[in-house]
Amino acid sequence: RGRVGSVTRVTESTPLIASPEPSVEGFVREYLRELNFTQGTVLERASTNDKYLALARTVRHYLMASWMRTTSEHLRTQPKAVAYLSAEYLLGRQLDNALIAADLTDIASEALASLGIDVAELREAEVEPGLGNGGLGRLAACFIDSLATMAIPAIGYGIRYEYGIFRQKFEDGWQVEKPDRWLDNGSPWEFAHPEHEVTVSFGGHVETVSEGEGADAVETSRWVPGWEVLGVPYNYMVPGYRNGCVNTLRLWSARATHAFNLETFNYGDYAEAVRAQTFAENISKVLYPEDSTPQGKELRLQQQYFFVACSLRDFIDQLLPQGFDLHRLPERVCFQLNDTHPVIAVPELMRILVDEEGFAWDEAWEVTQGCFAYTCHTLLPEALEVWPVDLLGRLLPRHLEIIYRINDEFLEEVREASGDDAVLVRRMSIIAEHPGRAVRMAHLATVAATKVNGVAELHSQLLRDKVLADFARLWPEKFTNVTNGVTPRRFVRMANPRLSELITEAIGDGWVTDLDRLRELEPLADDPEFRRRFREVKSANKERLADFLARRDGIEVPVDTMLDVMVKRLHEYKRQTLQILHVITLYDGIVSGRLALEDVVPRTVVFGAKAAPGYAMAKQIIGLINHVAAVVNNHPEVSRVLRVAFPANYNVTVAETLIPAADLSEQISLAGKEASGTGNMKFALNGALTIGTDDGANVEIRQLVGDDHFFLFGLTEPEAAAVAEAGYRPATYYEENATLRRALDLIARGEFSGGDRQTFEPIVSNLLGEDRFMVLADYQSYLDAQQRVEAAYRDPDAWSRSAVLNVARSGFFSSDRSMRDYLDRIWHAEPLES
Ligand code: 6GP
Repeated sequence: RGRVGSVTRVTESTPLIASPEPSVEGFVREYLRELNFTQGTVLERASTNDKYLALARTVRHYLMASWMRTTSEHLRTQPKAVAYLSAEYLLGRQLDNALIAADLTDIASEALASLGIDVAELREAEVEPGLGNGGLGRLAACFIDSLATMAIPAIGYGIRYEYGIFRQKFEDGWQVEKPDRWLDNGSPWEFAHPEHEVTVSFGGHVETVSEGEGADAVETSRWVPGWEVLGVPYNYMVPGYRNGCVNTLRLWSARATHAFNLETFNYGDYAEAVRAQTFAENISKVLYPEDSTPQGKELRLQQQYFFVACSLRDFIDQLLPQGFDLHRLPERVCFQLNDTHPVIAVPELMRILVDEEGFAWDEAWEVTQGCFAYTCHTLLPEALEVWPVDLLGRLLPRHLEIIYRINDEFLEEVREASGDDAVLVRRMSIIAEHPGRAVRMAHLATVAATKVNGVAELHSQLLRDKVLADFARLWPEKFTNVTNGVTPRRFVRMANPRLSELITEAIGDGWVTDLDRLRELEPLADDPEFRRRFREVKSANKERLADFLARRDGIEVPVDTMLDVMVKRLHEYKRQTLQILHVITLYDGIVSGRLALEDVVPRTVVFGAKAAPGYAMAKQIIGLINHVAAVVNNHPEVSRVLRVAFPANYNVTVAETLIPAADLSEQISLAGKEASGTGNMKFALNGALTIGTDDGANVEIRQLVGDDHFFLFGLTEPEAAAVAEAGYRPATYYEENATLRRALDLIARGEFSGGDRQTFEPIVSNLLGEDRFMVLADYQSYLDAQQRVEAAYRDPDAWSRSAVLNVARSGFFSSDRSMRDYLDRIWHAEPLES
């Protein structure tokens, strides 16, 4: 039954080949062996890609023994493990991270230099695996890094998309999407294991079978699937930072079953039969590019079920000893559900236990409830996934039946607890009735999970008070918070080598794995010499950025201006519009003569953002930013103090160059809409000051760094809720604020669209008519905050003091701390002893 191969029992005497000892000569030898024997080429003829692939494989050698040892230790000691289920992992480039984890950066540079090769050039040959949309996917990547660095037994499960997040281009300033062919040049970081393929079933129908006779007869359900696909695992190393632990990320790729009904086809139509086989392989073809606004496509549900079915099967068959008593599963694993995307794992585990393992329903439910925990990453109602029952029933008929039964028993509990409150029952039901019958995945997750968490204090509170309030009243102890974090390895140590050196020189290198130690920098904020060196680091990082953007995009970025950065997905709630309105207001002030050039602090505004391809308003906003940029940058006066840069295809690689150079971090969502944000943490850790609303993790950043070192503006969440309640009328702000009116009129009159009034009409009428995210309400407050920013920036000593304090006080935002919180509050797993 589905068991493909079996695990070789590992004992302490299992033979393992040791990794090579790190030395320059040894590295040269390993490298040439890879280039000649694996890549099959000689140095003189090797392309950059050949050289990159050989380097990646060489670095692998140095981590390989640790990987094998970690894997065997898990199998041998059978500790409680964390299985992170996530449809997205936004990994970023692997080479540098692996070099740093293995402490090989210097050896590799020296070794390759002796062969006349520049490692920096090879780094740029790596195409980053963009297997995620934004915050949620990048968070998963940070978490697995921290788990490995803390030596926690953990495995990441996900999908190996053949095409990751689309590549963004601009044509006349408008976004165009191109496929991300990240696998084209070879993928040296993955290990395919077709021998461990898993069969996943879909469709068909459910049969009721009677077992036993007469009064003893019991009816049981049996799923008779209609079609199958295979899941082939690809393993990726997840190296801990210099601790000998290398965990695994296992991504699944769909493959057609070998016997895809070839017989049913007329052999004369052999070609058609083969074509039909490949249909199944579409499942892992492409990442859906909607961030926070799922489209409810059937293929997406197929992806979700595909990867969780593979992952559960894999965990049970490959990671547990044969014959393991599944009643004890909660002792061995916590399946962490990264938002609702993997929630179909709940009925899948029930199906395995009841239909395949012969558990009684209640027993199975107890085990299931002990194994899952759920993280919610949103507050937007439209981001809460629902699947029409028709679709779900067609694709997974047995799972739908199981969901119905879970719901029946759950609603019974609600009725009992509420004295038959019918309205409450309808609100809480896992099945929505309107507009059509659909499964509410967040409800299913909440009912099944041991713990439900939000991703920042405010977010968790709003989940309890609003989004999931009925559930929080029923089960208050189920709800908890774990504030997000980011890995200091990638986002400080690797992305900002200059700052890392400065910090290490001051306080030693312990901060890389114990970020609270950054506190020791606090006194240095008052040391003029330290601040001077800190400013030197910033400006060197600006030079690096300018060089990068010149080469990559042909964009010219001045290096001696305030670098004001807003990078994140394009979404109305994040309010890129607010920032472009500020740019327009500055432009208007200068061209109208109301603002003298010498009164403006020179600044370069950088945007980076992808819009979901079907999100028309988001694409409009991208068009507007690019059109404003063209006018501003070409204006002889304005461009002396104001530039706008919008490099296309913002991704992890761009972030790594941009964030260390930033002075000002824009975190300006409408309060109550951004669950947490994680870019905000990366900026603070790299010494940018934040201009932001009281939203998501901004709240905690401000509390930690202090009011004096954070530019707060805008409505609070309760205020915004009150405004909405009272009936928000954006036009009032337009009528009453002349500066705002001029800015909007400029757009409306076609100032940025060659006189054409139609081009950006949808944006203007949306802002004046609905303005769901209260851009106009917060405009003046934002402008005032920007004035405070200018005043502060005019005093470089005070500014860099604040910047140093931002670094010193942001240690809390390490994803290592997030992992500790998950371990204490949710997972209760322990590090593996080495
Ligand atoms: C994002 C949230 O929007 C962001 O605020 C948060 O920092 C990030 O998750 C990590 O927790 N949510 C998503 O990307 C998403 O798709 C359903 O939510």
